[in-house]
Amino acid sequence: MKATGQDDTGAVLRIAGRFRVGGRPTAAVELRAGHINDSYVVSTASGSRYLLQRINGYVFPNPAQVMENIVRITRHLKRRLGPGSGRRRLTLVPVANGEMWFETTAPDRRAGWWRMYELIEDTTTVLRASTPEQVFLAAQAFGRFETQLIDLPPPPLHETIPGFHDTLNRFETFDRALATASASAAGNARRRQADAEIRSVAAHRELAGRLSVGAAHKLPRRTVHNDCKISNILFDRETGEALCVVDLDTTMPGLAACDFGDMVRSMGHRAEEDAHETDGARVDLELFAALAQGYLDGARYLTATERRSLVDGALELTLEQAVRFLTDHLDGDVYFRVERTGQNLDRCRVQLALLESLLARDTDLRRIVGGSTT
Ligand code: GN1
Ligand code: MG
Repeated sequence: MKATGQDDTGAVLRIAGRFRVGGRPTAAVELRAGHINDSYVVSTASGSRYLLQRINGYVFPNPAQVMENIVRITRHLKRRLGPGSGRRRLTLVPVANGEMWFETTAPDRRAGWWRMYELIEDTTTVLRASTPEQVFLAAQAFGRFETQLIDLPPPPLHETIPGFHDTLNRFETFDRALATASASAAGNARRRQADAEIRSVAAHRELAGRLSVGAAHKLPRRTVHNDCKISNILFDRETGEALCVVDLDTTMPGLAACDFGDMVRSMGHRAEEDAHETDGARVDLELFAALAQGYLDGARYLTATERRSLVDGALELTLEQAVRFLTDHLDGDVYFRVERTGQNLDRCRVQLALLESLLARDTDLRRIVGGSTT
């Protein structure tokens, strides 16, 4: 955590004060966690703490829909998990007027859509997988999360980012980024830096077309999390238990195979997402097996067809994420937050190295997940 930089603390505290917090907001510390939204931990005079977030309007074109989804999801989980479940689910804090978010149009960096959650105390997050036990628990928690949303009353949630896991479409966006980059000196420099990755992604393009996992397996659409990385789980600081699934911005209709794929790309290996060296970026079969076991235990609703699609989901999502990072590198890092130049390219390399290893161990992966090898 670091002290607020982009927004001055006073402005953030004033925004926090518009929510129904216990006590006067006295401190705000920026949390450089996700790549998308701005997040602050806000403390009040009475000792309560909250997570205040500004939704990234570039990434989410319709923040109202994001928030409508989250209101429905959090209410449903509260009903479903029952009394005493406060640390196992997110709780939104309303604004003074009873709404769950508000928009400021201040002509500075504070402009945007703001929301607040109660902070779940005594938890930790991790950026990379360490033990099979930890991975089992995280995957089980994501599986349970999907199971809990199976009976979310209709209508389906809004698609907050249309075509989010449409890998073929992600390739088309990549083509456009490549063409645009070629038209400027700065773009050409980024393109040259990424020469090997551009060729690698192109070499795997056929894979996206072949898998296109939903169509290939005729899969049912479920309510899924869509961003199942290990850092989106809060672990209990004392017990290590996977307490709560966070980051509900992309929870919407989608495929279980995509959630599984995101888990494999983020916790089926031991590399950090943006590691400069790709040595650790290869599938670790012990972690993968723990992940598959945990997820299958949490997501018992899966049909045999869905189960058979999981490894294809892992291949497709790893490739898709490589393409997304590479596209953003070519675009000049406008989507995923970076702390250094070349970070998106490093992130892409990690995904590509992992993809090679997944392809090399394909038979093992299918044996571990079970169901079928075809
Ligand atoms: C983004 O919100 P955050 O930082 O956890 C991204 C995911 C990517 C992930 C890669 C809305 O997630 O799709 O998989 O980065 N979220 C969005 O780490 O694009
Ligand atoms: Mg996210």
